[in-house]
Amino acid sequence: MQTVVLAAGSGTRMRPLTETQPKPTLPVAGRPLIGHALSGAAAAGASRFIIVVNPHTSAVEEAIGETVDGVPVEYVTQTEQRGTADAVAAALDALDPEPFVVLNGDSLYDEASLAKLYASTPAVGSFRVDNPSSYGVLTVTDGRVTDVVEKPTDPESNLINAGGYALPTEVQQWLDVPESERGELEFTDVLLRVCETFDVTPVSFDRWLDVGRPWDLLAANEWKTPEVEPTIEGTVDDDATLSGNVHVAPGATVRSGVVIDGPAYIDTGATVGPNAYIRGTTYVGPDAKVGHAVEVKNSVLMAGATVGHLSYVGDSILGCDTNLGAGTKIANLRHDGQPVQLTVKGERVSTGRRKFGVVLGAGAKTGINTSLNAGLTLSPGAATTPGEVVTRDR
Ligand code: TTP
Repeated sequence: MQTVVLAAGSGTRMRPLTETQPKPTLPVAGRPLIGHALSGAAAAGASRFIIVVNPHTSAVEEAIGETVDGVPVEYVTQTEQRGTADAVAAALDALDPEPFVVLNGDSLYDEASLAKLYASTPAVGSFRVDNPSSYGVLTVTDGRVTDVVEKPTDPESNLINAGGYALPTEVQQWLDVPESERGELEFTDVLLRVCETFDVTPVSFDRWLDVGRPWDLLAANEWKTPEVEPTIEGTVDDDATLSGNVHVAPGATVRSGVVIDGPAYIDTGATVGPNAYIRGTTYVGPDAKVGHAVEVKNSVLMAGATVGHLSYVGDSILGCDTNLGAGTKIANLRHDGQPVQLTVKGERVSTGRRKFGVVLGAGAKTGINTSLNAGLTLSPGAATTPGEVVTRDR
């Protein structure tokens, strides 16, 4: 079935990472986030992809190209980020007058659940969560979706709209919706009409992840990295010890004395060591460098990130081309044992993680012996001085 994939959002909750690249291109287990949804959809029965992209960047096109697993990909542009209904409407000219699937390009889905969605038109993907008030909550009556309420204060169930729809052809005429209270043209309003007109099946997803905030990127890598075939294609010194699921991509180098407790993904051109220790679920991006006697735990190091010798990086995301001076230490635990908080769109929000470090925007640099407190972000290009103790975002 033809499939529209939404990838034109601004990703404001994912800042500072999305100040320099679109969210669907952030790395998850060695490929762009959106690539996982596309591969899952290709296996589930997508016949062609129409990806809706933002006009300010060609990064999604460059990351995905013209086919995914043999399924052709076209791109259409949403001129302004006016909402999800507007994003689907941007694909109208490219759609054939046939049923279609819509997926969010920033969610992870499991393949079997997507297959159920593709086989059940009209259908909406659903998932049970602990915090339904943050989502669109579904009312299901006699096995059919009868209502969708956006972000209710008093949700009537924990079954939420997971942003995946298999839709009849008629819906292509229903995308022109009025602005919502939040000032957006929301697909929820289209979905309500679909539910009034058709018997819509709530396809229950076994596994699903909305990658909205920085710590969701860690969760995404924790999900997908163990699924990567553990292959050693790069150069690994005889003296290095690799255990668990470790993928070393072509052109990557793991030097003497390195210990990697997988799951880990060491991408093309990256170098690790000598004598470094990598544990937790860790991604070391293309051309990234993990220096001598560095420990990296449960972190994402994006392309070109460099961690100088004698540093510690825990539960953190280092943006592209960041550079940690020697001896940089990242705290990832509060003394009171409470979940670490991070500022998202100006508000302190719990990451839900007892262990969480920092998020560094592209090109941020630390001077030697910098200490970064748990739960802070550095903007793209920000810098610290040698020996600095950083306790606030900058
Ligand atoms: P959201 O998660 O609502 O928005 P976002 O991804 O831009 O993130 P944030 O809220 O942090 O700013 O979007 C859901 C999906 O729809 C996501 O895949 C992005 C996509 N989208 C568009 O393509 N165009 C739009 O105008 C909007 C609002 C979202």
